[in-house]
Amino acid sequence: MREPDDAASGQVQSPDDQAAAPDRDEAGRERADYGAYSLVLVASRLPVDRTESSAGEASWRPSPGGLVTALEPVMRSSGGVWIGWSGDAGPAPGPFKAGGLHLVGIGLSPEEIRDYYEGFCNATLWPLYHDVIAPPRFHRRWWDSYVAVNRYFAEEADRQAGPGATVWVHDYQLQLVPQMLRERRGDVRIGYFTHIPFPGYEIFAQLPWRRRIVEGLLGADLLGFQRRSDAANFLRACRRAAGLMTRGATVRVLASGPGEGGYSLRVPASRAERGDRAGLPAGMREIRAAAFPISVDSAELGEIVQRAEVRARAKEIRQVLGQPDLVLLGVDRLDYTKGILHRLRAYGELLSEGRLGSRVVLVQVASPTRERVEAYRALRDEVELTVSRINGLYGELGYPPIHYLHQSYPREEMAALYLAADVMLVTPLRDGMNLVAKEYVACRDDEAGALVLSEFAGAADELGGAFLVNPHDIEGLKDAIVRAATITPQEARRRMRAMRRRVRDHDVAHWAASFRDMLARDTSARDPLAGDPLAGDPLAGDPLAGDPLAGDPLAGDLLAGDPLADEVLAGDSPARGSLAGDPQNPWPGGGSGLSRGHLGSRSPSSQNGGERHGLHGQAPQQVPDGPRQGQAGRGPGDRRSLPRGRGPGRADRRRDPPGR
Ligand code: GDG
Repeated sequence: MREPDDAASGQVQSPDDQAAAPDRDEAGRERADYGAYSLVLVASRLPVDRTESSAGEASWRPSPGGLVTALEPVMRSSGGVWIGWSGDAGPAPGPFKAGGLHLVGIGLSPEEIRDYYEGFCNATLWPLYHDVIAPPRFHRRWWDSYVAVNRYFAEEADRQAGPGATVWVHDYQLQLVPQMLRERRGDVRIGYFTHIPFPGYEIFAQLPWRRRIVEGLLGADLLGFQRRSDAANFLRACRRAAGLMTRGATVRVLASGPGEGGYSLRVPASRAERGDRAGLPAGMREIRAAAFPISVDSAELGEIVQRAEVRARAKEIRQVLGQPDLVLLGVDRLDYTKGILHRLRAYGELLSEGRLGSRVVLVQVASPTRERVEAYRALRDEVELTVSRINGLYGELGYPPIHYLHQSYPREEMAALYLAADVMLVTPLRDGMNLVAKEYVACRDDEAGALVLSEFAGAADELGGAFLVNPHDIEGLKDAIVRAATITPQEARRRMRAMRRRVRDHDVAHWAASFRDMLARDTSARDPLAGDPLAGDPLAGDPLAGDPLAGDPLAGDLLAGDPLADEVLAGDSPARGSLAGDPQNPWPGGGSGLSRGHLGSRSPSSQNGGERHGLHGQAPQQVPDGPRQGQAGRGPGDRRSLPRGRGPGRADRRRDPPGR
């Protein structure tokens, strides 16, 4: 057995565990062939990016982005190993330790970065899964690369996983990994979580490899999605693309054992094979799909905003901005899914109509991302043109109505910005969850501030205190911004309090624990929850879930019958012996002039500080040992803080896109 480089902080098998395990497994594999970790996380990217100094010295810096923000605290507290790509072309860095995390790097060639990462992940799946906001491109060469790279990840997961380990695969870049791993390992529990939406079938059906994707995912035991509607969309894809029957939130497939070509999937051919509610016949696997809305580390953010220097910095930001009456804030990766242009358009019109008064400022942080993908370059041009137009039309000397920052900042600076903003604008056209919305809420311990939130973001299901908007409806968006900017402090408090309660009680630790608890559940015995589409859904039984404000206006109801459930699409008839429809299946288909009370008078209520943490005046540092607690996002590419005077200073851009 390979030893991890530092067994102390990883959750490795104890000698007792090892003694108890048989020398060979049912596949005839020797124990020594297994890895050492009982928890293996597989994500497209490592939580750190490799950088090289001019002297050619390599070091690691934290990589921002929603997935890393959410998973880093989870891995830090639970141990285990994180497998991912380092973000650079080159050979695999192999196992190493950074910031207390055990990491194993996957190497990608320049061609694989072009075809797998920039191609199939960013130019096929990303736009397709975000409701084709940009046209997805389908290239067979990209698909081939996707298959090959997914195999590298599956092989590495196999190498690292100890007997009976839990393997947690993340996101759309790795949808084939669950089945590829299952074919090698019958002993591991495999969970998969998708951070982005799972599209409706009419959109998913465009993908030439739709069946392969569904089959790939079904290698997992539990499939987690952000919203119930995403889980429902996936179950529908199982029925339509793969001819499978779903029962509530579950799907059953036959898993042929080793010696028959691995653990490949087969659709049950008869009622006896399939089993009934009472039990799962031998050789059959049951897969569950459910919603697990991801969240943020509320306690950590709460601690950051308690620091005296962060609160002072929030005040200073308002001063730097010229003490406006109203500060609006947007924080996004510069991605076309985030609705930045719609937001700018609404803001420009509000300025022209004078509905926000004359002392209003929008701060838009647009973190660099995927800069080599054409659609992102075009978006950047359009955003920057729009910002210049608005500033040119409505600005004055010393007063730009938009402060546009195409840079990345440390977490402390982000927290200070959240504290300084009266209205947070989160207006994606489609977003799995959107952690920025939750971060804003988690930071507002003064119970002030208002959130304008797109109903197309997963966060809309939970944050009932937000002003929900359809970002395509520019008039509606404008009205919501004006309403958010003019509520009384009492109403702001009432709304913020409800949202803070939600984010505090359902933080990222809660998200990870509910997913892992559900994954650990043995489904081979009769499962009393089978057939319950909400089983495993943390929203079930939640008082907010019944709140009309918290409802998902777009959610497909898992309980709603799907008249097309049994249908296998014409021209999509499955090959014999692989996933095939069964018209005899008896299971029910479908489980299938401004009066702003609190403006101008806001100031951080508490100045009591935790530990001192230099926010500014420090030189950017390299992070030779990866991220430290509370410092995700800091690195040589980060600005230490907003500029002291008006206007941004030197933009210190990332050479490579952040996490996503
Ligand atoms: C995907 C899904 C889902 C951004 N700029 C800076 C910075 N950030 C941090 C934010 C936030 C994260 O990046 C962005 O998270 P989002 O959730 O908004 O978006 P995606 O990156 O698209 O993430 C998304 C998420 O996965 C998790 O499942 O919510 O729907 O698309 O944490 O604060 N952080 C720092 N400096 C920056 O300049 N430090």
